[in-house]
Amino acid sequence: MKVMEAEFVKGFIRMAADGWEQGWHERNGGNLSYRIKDEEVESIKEHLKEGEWRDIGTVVPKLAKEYFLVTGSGKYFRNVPLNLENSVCIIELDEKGENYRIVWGMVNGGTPTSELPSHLMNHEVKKELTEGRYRVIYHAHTTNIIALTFVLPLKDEIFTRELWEMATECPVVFPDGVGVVPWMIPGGREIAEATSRLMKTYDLAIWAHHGTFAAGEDFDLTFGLMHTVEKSAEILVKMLSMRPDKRQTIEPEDFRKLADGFQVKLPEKFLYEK
Ligand code: 2HA
Ligand code: ZN
Repeated sequence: MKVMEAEFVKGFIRMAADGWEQGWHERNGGNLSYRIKDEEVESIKEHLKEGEWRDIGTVVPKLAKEYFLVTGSGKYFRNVPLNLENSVCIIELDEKGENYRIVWGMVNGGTPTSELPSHLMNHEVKKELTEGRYRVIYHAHTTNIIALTFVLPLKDEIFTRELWEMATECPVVFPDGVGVVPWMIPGGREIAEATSRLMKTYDLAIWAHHGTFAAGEDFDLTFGLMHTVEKSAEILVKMLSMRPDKRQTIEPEDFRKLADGFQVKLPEKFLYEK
């Protein structure tokens, strides 16, 4: 099967296009990665070549020998549907999870996303925690969430609670809440470690003054998660633009009733009295 005809590749392209249409991927902003299933690798194996091994910049032993479809460093989401082979690549990891090699794509040269350490460390955490179910890591420059990182305290409890209050579906869609990473230099191991630590608890990690990481089982769930949390942030920005306080809102007791009704667990640390 041609790489472009594989369902996981089509799903990846659609997600990149959807993110671009949302306005989250100016220039080369954002990046996306998918941990490819064994049978999917098999289905396209005839098209894979062996590039040179290169250092990942971190160590992910639990992902040894896995294959990933990832956006390229400096590449534009906008171009993914138009010129896939120049915008993305498939990489293979070595048996120690220390090096990667490009086996498909990036036909004009280049490397995987500058956030590869964050993507792979998040994949490693999620693979282990979900017995392999989670396969997608997505980083987007979500406008309204970024705006909120200038006005809300950079605390998991506060971001989660404020975002939950903005739409009744939110605590059902992200019942574990969201984590917040303070401003750090992007692209390296340190921010990757901070993010993957949060991914042990949450499916969402906000990077202050930068963007958001989302993790999920498939493209629909992961895009939907990013879309939901960013929409909630948009409502909060609108609300704060009208007045600094809320006349009425969803109260802790309401969240507890919602948790019962929808059979989700909402940690009490987010249901503090204000
Ligand atoms: O340019 O989003 O965080 C890609 C990025 C880096
Ligand atoms: Zn970014």
